[in-house]
Amino acid sequence: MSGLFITLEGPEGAGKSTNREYLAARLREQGIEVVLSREPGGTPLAERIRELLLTPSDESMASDTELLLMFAARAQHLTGVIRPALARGAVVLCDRFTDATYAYQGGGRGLGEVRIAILEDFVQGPLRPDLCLVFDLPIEVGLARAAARGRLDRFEQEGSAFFEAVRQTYLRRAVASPERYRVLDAAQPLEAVQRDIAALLPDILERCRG
Ligand code: T5A
Repeated sequence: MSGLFITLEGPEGAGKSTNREYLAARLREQGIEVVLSREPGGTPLAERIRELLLTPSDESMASDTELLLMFAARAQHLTGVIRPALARGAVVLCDRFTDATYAYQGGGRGLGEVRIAILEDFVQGPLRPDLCLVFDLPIEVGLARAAARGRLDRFEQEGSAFFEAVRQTYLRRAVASPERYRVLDAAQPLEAVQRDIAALLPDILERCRG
């Protein structure tokens, strides 16, 4: 077994956390070590950066500050969790990673992809997710799910144009690299989404043995 890096992406309330648990359980049944993590966050220091990023504040955060904080948290997460887990052959299931930066800071905030790509190379070197599961759904469905949980974080307070740009960026990236992305219809009932994930298991297990 070699390590495998799988990320779960999509707009707000798409069901990434819920389905990450499901996929982890299916992989553990096969005797595979699974490490669950999330971004921004994943280590104590990176979780403190997450607080800065998600907590609404009176001082509006500059888009460049937001971008750099995302990558600062990612550098810490890679060093503390992701690289060690991959080195010992675990499957890392990460709730969001750099595709979220392209979608939210690139698509949503309108920052240039070139600058994001430079930071991606600087922080990650050649490391990219082996597989990215994109949970796609109409933004109003996801936002309604997120709102049902209560108080909205700093990103969830954005308007529909922001989230539509986020969604379209994910879909564009998936079309551009079909070998690395799988798009799932996350608007379906949970059981149907999980059937679709189960259908991906043979491919994922093959990649683990890879
Ligand atoms: N961000 C992050 C950036 O801007 N740039 C970056 O580089 C990175 C890494 C993170 C925020 O940071 C931004 C993006 C985000 O705005 P977060 O709290 O982690 O903040 O936000 P999300 O990742 O969007 O987390 P959510 O919890 O909002 O969404 P999930 O994890 O996709 O959804 P989940 O599983 O919690 O489900 C939400 C609700 O829907 C229900 C669940 O039971 C739950 O109640 N649900 C379903 N209901 C019906 N049918 C289904 N199929 C369902 N699936 C789930």
